[in-house]
Amino acid sequence: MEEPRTPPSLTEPTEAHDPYPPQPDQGAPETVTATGKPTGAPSTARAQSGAYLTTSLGARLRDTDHSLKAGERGPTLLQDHHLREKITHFDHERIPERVVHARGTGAHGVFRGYGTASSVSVAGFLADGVETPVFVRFSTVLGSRGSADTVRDTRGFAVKFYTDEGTFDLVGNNMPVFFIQDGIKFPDVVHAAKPHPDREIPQAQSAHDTFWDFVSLHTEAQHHTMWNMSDRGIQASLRMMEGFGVHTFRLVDAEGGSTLVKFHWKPKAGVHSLVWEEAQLAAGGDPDFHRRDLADSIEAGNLPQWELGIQTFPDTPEQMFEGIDLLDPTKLVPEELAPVQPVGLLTLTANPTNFFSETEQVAFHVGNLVPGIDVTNDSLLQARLFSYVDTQLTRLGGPNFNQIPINRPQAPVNDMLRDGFHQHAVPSGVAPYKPNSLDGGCPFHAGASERPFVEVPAVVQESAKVRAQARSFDDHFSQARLFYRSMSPVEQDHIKSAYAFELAKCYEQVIRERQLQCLANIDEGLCVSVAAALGMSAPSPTIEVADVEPSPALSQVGTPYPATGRKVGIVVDDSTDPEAAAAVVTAVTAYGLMPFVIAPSGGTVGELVVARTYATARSFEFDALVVLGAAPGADAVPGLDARAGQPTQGAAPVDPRIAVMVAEMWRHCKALGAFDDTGRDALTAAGVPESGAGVVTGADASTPADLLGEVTELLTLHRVWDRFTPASA
Ligand code: HDE
Repeated sequence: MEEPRTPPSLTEPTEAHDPYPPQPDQGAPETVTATGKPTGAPSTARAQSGAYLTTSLGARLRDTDHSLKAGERGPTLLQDHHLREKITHFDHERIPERVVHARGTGAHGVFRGYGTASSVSVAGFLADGVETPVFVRFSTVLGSRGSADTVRDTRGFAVKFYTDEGTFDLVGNNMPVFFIQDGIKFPDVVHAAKPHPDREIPQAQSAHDTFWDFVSLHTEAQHHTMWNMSDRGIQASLRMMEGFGVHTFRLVDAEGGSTLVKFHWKPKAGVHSLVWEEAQLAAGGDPDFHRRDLADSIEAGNLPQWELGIQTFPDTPEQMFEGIDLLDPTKLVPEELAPVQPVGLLTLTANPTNFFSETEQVAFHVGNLVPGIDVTNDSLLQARLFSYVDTQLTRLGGPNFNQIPINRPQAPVNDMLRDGFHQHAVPSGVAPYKPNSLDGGCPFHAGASERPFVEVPAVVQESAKVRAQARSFDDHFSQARLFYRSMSPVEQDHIKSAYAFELAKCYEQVIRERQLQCLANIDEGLCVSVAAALGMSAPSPTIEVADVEPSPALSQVGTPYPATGRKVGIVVDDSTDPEAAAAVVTAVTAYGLMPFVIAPSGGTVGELVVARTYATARSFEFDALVVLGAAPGADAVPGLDARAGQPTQGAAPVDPRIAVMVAEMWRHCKALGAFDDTGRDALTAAGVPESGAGVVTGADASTPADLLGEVTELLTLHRVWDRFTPASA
């Protein structure tokens, strides 16, 4: 009898069945909103059907492991269509990545209007209780598609609303201001910030000469750069990130009256950041940190939510508000001057079914507007109106990208666009022109009662053609000062360290000097600290900058938010009582937190599935850590990490990886809990005082509710801020 070629236990299952349906958290194409509207790509867009492997045209195949050869050891035959089709398609699998915002992650969701904007906008999706499917893509700006998530950078926050009246895209960022005032400078700032053209380094970083060369010369970039150097440049989670439309837009009411607005997304989970060391550790330890966190949260049913809010301003001919030019995208309007009014709620409900088809192929465009929303003359916005369609022509290979499932509108479409690469529609009729009689005059122009899109008939002042900017755009420093002076001492320290880090990474002294000059104009104390860290002398201010009222709303520290969905690592060792571990997991879950059991090796602890081993867990993954026991795992290497504290005499040995983890959590000002002597030993080994701020100890892990209650309370403020000793204190 012939010997089997592979051991039976390693063979593929052979029972024929249809393709697996999407995972429950990926149900997007068939998911419906509460009012029964499908979200995301229609289910007819599903690519596979039937149980058997086929060619792209459905001929069943009996073998995809061997090419067709002239004999077992002979040359491959050109006639092998399956081989050629498989390899040719593979050769063309990649498309150009986005020129900016290449690294991103997406999710499906639903937006529900509150109706509070109905007095200023006729947009149907803002009306009370109306539910609209959405697709959201978050991104970093500078890095390539495979770059790390936690780099210091601005984040994109792009939302596609599939409304009944057409698709509306709100293509924003996590910072309310931008580097440039005029879109014509976009290639300059991007060329400066992207890796150096000779060696293509550094990846996804602003800490290099060309970036600082540009921003120190082009000083209108200083305000946005200040945001990047702040904690906003290293957000803790995409779920904990604000979003901003940046530009001033127009809302249009039923009478045709217009109001100027700035859009804001406010996360229900609060606005929180990493600390720099965490960001660096995560970039190596889990480059997918943000996308994993988003997908895991949705899968766990811990659905991220944001309120959409608007700041409103009268649409006067000057378009100024409290001395701020509303057309200048390097300026924000403090919330204390114009409160953000909530107009609807966004909930992310499902992960994409296929990353490429949805997240990669989604095409946003600031010009995708619906009745009730219009643009202003902001010259940054005006250039974007051109760029977003143009870029898809190369990236998605032709003008029919809105026919790709994720880009298809959910409103009826009757355009007269025809042909072109990748045409998927089969339009009927013979008259794709107007006026026509051959198709009975169809499609018809919408009359006023059919809710057409109407541009605001804003008056354009008669003036000479100029390449110039209004004088009101000339102040480049006062709002950078506003931002810095609105920060808490610990946030100011982070900003100082970030400037010191980035400028120390530059090679050219002249660039450092010029940036220090900018900092002197913004805030002398900031300049002195950064100069000291660089070993340079601090220059004096060269211009007089207006003093500003701080805006407390800009600070991320001090406001409590629900701790729901925060991640708690639970460290156990081989001697931990499984029932006690189960009690801790139950208590963590009862407080709405996400438990992760960390054990010396994989498998289970009683009924609990081990989420991380001592080898795979690292501190940056958790918002809080609770230790039940941390005796060394079998694979522990004593002294593995030099940063691990030495066990004090008499204390039980602690696995060096857990000691490092506890020490990092302590350093990063995260809540720590320890049960029994075995948990306390881990604190001791990490040099953490039991009486330290944000350290909670408990005598008995089988009754953990009180301890976890305290940990939850600590998490509402994100970090144990008392543990930081601000340099300025
Ligand atoms: Fe973009 N931007 N941008 N941008 N942008 C792109 O469009 C551009 C700007 C933003 O997840 C590109 O489809 C110009 C401001 C986000 O797919 C491109 C200017 C803001 C995303 C482009 C700006 C943004 C993009 C690259 C100056 C915040 C990712 C791929 C005039 C309000 C969208 C693409 C996604 C993407 C051009 C300035 C946000 C090349 C010319 C200001 C979130 O078209």
